[in-house]
Amino acid sequence: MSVKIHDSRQVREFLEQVSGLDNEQGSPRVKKIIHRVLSDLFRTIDELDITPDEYWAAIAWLNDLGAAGQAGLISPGLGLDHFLDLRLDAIDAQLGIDNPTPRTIEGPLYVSGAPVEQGFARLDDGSDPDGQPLVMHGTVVGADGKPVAGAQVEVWHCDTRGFYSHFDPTGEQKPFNMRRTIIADDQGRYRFRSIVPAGYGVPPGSPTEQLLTALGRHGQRPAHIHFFISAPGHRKLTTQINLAHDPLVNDDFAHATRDGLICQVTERSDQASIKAHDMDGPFGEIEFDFRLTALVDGVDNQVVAQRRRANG
Ligand code: MBD
Ligand code: FE
Repeated sequence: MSVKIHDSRQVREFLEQVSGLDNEQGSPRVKKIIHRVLSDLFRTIDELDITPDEYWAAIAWLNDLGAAGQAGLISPGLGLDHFLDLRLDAIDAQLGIDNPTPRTIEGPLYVSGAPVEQGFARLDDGSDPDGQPLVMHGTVVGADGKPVAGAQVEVWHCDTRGFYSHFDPTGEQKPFNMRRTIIADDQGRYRFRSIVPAGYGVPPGSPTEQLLTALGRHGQRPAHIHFFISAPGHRKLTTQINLAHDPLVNDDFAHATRDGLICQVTERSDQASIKAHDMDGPFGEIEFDFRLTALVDGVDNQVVAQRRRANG
């Protein structure tokens, strides 16, 4: 049996009532959004003949998702984070703004308050026995094409098991392991030593994985390193680099890989390189410059006000 009641007057009035459009209190914006989303959902139930069992399975899944703190994890999995980036790109295109270093999604695992270091930082605490030493360095370049002295480089990445500090299911990592804020030197240069991260996978058996599996998809990300780059007079850049050697570099469940953000890790084992970077043996090297864009009419038109993150 298939019935279609969405377009009836009764349902139309019911939607206005549950969305609060028939009262004067509350927030007009919230009412408008809820009315649209609910209308679309009612219509979906109607058109696809969603059964009560299907509906209640979805509600149980939402409860599991929330209990696991994974709303911010399924969001990139369903492409919403990337869609928001595409919209920011389109707004920039309309304003004639070019982003020489592309933005890409923040993801759910940033933690504020990382230790601040000048020019150089070591990110890892040396406790990951499988860690291949890594040196990444480069320059923060301003909208005028000149290096930005004192630019702020916030960096975070996971370990060789794909676990981030503060979200490590084994509890093994110390707070802020592989998380730092580096203040670029007077020539706009930043440099850090760490270990080459592995890819990330959504928690096995989690609500996020369950939905991805039902879509015939995996929940893996290629190896990547996250950044926020900020400097006076410039828009804050949220981005990541993706490591070229990872077989999933173009098969990211979070859709964050972009042209211009794929980096090779160059193996260095010669003494000159080892000495130049103050290393004690062979290491991988990444060189990458971040190019910032100017404020628009004196303001950052795209700054994302501190989102409420999974850690509260
Ligand atoms: C991550 O490490 C990440 O960067 C994103 C976007 C989603 C899940 C885990
Ligand atoms: Fe990540």
